[in-house]
Amino acid sequence: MPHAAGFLWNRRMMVNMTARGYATAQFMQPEPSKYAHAQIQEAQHFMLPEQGTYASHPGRFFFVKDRDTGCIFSAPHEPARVPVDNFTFNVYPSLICWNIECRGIKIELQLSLPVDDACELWEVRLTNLDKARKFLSFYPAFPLGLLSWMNQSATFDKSLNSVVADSITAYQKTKDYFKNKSLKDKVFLASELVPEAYETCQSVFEGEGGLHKPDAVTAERMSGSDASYENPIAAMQFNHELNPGETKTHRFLFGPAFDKAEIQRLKDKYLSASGFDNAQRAFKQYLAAGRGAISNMVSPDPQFDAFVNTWLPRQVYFHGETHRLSTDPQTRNFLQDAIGCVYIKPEISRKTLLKALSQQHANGALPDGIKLYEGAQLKYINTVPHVDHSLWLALFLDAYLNETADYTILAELVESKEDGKQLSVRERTDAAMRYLMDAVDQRGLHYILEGDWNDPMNMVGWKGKGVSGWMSLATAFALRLWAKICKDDNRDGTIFEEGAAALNAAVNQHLWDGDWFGRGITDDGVAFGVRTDDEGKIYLNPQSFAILSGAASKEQTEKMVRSVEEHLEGPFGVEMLGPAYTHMREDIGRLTQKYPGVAENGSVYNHAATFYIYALYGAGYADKASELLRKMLPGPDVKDYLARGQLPIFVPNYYRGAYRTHPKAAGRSSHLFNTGTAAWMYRVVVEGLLGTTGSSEGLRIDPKLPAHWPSLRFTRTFRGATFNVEVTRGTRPRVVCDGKQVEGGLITDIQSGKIYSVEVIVAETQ
Ligand code: CEZ
Repeated sequence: MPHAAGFLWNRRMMVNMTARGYATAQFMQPEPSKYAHAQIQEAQHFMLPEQGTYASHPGRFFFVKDRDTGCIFSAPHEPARVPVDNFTFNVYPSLICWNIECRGIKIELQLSLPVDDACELWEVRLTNLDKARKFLSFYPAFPLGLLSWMNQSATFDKSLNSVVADSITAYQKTKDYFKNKSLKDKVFLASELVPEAYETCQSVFEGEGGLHKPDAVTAERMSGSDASYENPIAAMQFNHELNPGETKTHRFLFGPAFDKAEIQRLKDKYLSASGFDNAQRAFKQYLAAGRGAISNMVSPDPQFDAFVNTWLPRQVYFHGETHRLSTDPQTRNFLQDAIGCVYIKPEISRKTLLKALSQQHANGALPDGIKLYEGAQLKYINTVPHVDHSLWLALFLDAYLNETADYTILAELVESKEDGKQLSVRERTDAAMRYLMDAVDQRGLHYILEGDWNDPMNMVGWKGKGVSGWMSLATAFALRLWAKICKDDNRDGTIFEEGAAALNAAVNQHLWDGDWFGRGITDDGVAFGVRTDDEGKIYLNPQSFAILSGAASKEQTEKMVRSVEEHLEGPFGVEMLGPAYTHMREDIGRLTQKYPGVAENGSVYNHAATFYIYALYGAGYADKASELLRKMLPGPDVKDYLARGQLPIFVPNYYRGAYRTHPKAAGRSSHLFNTGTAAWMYRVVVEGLLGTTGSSEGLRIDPKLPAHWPSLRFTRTFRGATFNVEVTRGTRPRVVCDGKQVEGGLITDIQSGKIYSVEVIVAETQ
C-alpha cells in the first residue's frame, strides 16, 4: 500500500503523510499556502528553462549512515528505498509514527502538530540494537522545492540553529505587492541539537548521487553550501557514537515563518521535551472536544467500530471546525459539514448557519461560496453558478433541530451583508425556499444552469433551458422538511408541502423512465440518464432523492433498487452513474471528460453513496444499506485493503469505479479526505444503523442490525444525557429504558446529565 497515509490538522494547517515519507502540507495566511513545494511549478503562460527538473515529491526524509560500513538507508522509506528488517507505520488520532529497524539500528519517527501554529513537530529516536558500539551519521533532509521564481535562497542561521530559507512570493500585479507584504515567506527547520554540518542547496546535496544516494550523505562531511537563487533543501548532519542499547533523541520544528523573531518564538515554545509534551497534551484536548455522539460501539466488526468510535467523528470534526481550511467554502459543503457537526459540537453548526445566512442574496438565494473573512474572494468553482446551495438550509435545519431541539434559532435575527436588512432565520429560510420553488420551467422542473450538487455538470443548462431531475427532487425533499419544521414551529407550511408535491409530480411525469428516474433534460430538450443512453444510462442521485422526497411509490422504489443493484453496485460499493462516459457530451459537460470511473464520472463517489444509503434506511432496505455502508470503509480482508490502497482511518471522496468497463484500477482510493461524505456517513450511522434519531419529542431508538449481527452495544449522548444501549435479538421486539418498556421506542422527558440504560430487542430475522 504505497499510498497509505495519515493526516493531521490544526487550526492553521494540515499535513498528509504517506508511510513512505512523502508529505503534502498547507497552511492558512489566510489563503491556503504551501511551505514545501514541488521542485518546479509549471507556468501556464511562459517557459521556465532555468528552474531545473525534478524527480521527487516533497517529503520528510531522514538518512542514516553507519560510518564503519558506509551503509546508508533513509527513513521512513524514501528516497533511498532500502529494504529494512522491520517497518511499522502507526497512525493515531493525534500522532503519526514509524518504527523502523535496519541493520542493527532502530529509528522511531513521530510527527505531531501544536493546536494553534503552522509548524510540524518531529521527534526522532535512534537506537543501537547491536552488541557493538556504532558510529552513525544522521541527516534530516527536507527538500523545499521551488519557493519562488522571483527570489529564493537558504542558509544555516547559527543563532537560530536552523536552516532558514527565504523567498518572495512571486507576483505580477502591483497591488499584490502590498498584499504579499504580510506573507510568511520563510521556511525553517530548527534543531534542538547543534549539527556537525549542514547543506541548504538541493543540487549540492544531491550531487551526482541523486536524492536517493546524495553526495552530501556519502561524503564524510556536508559542505555547508548556501542556496542562492537555487532550489533549497533543509539538511543537517549529526554524528553520534552509540553504545549497545543506547538511544539518542532529536527534535525538530519545520514550517513557515514571517521573520526570524517568529522562528525564535516557535523554538522557545516548542523545541524541547517539555515543549513537545505540552503541545501533544493540548492537541489531545483539542481532539477530545470533538468526540462524537457515539462511543463504545461494540459490534461483530471491530474495524468498523474503531471507525465509528474514533476516526469518523474525527474527520467530521475536522470539516466542521476548520471548514476544510478554505476561505470560501462552497455553500453546500459549508452547510453539509455543519450537518455532521450537529452530532459533535452543535454550537459550531449554529454559527455556520448564521454565517451562511448573513450572505444570502436579497432574492432569497444563497451565494456560490461563503466568504469566511472580510476580503476573501470567491474562487474557482465558486465563480460558476450552481443552483442547489439554498436547499441545504432545510436539510441542515432538519438535522440540527432533531438533534438539539433548539427552536430559538428560528427567531434569531441575521443581518444581510448585501442590503443590511435584519431578518430572522425563519424568514430567511422561507425566502430561500420560495426562491427555489420559483426557479422552475413551464414543466415544473428545476433549472440547472451550470450545475447542481454535481459540480462538473456544467453544460446541461448553460443556455438557460436545461433542467435537473435531481435538483427538482432534492428541492421537493427540502420543501417537505421545511414544511414539517414550520408545523413544529406552529406555522402553516402548506405552501411548501404543495411546492414539494408539484415538483414530485413533474419529475414523475417527465423523468420516470420505467425502472428508474432520469437525471435531467438538456437545453435542447433531451432527457439523459435514461435507458436509451449508451453511457450515463442511470444516475444514483435521482433515485436516492426520489425516495427521500416521496416522489417514488413503493413499487417504483423496488424497481429503482433492483436497477441500481444491476447497473451500479459492485465489489467496492455503489457507483454514481453507469456506464461511465468515454467521450465528451457537450450537452452534459465536463463531467463526461473525466476519466471513466474517476470522480463524478462513475466512481464510487462516497458522498452520493451516503445519500442512497440514508434513503435506503428510511425506506426499509436496512440490509442493503448496511452492506453498502460497510463498503465505504476499506477492509476488513487484506485483498480489499490492497485494492483500495488506503487505511481504514478516513472515508475518501471516492474509490475508482467503472469496474465493469475499467476494472484495472477499480476500488482504488482517491485518498482525498475533504468530503461531504464524512458528515452524511456519520448521520447514516447515528440515525440509520444505530437508529437513534432525535425529534422535537425526544429520542427514538430503532437500530437496524445487519442480518448477520447477533448483537450490538454502544453509547449515545443526546442533549446532555447518556444512553447506554444494548441490542440483542429475540422473538418479542421492544425497547426498554431503565426497566420500563417504551412505546414505539420513543424516549421522552430526557434529562440532561442523566445516564439511561436501554435494552433493545430486535426481531430474529430483520
Ligand atoms: O468537489 C466536490 C464538491 O466539493 O464535488 C461534489 C460537490 O457536490 C462538492 O460540493 C460533486 O460534484 O470541480 C470538480 O470537477 C471536482 O470534482 C469537484 O467537483 C469535487 C472535488 O472532487 C472535491 O471533492
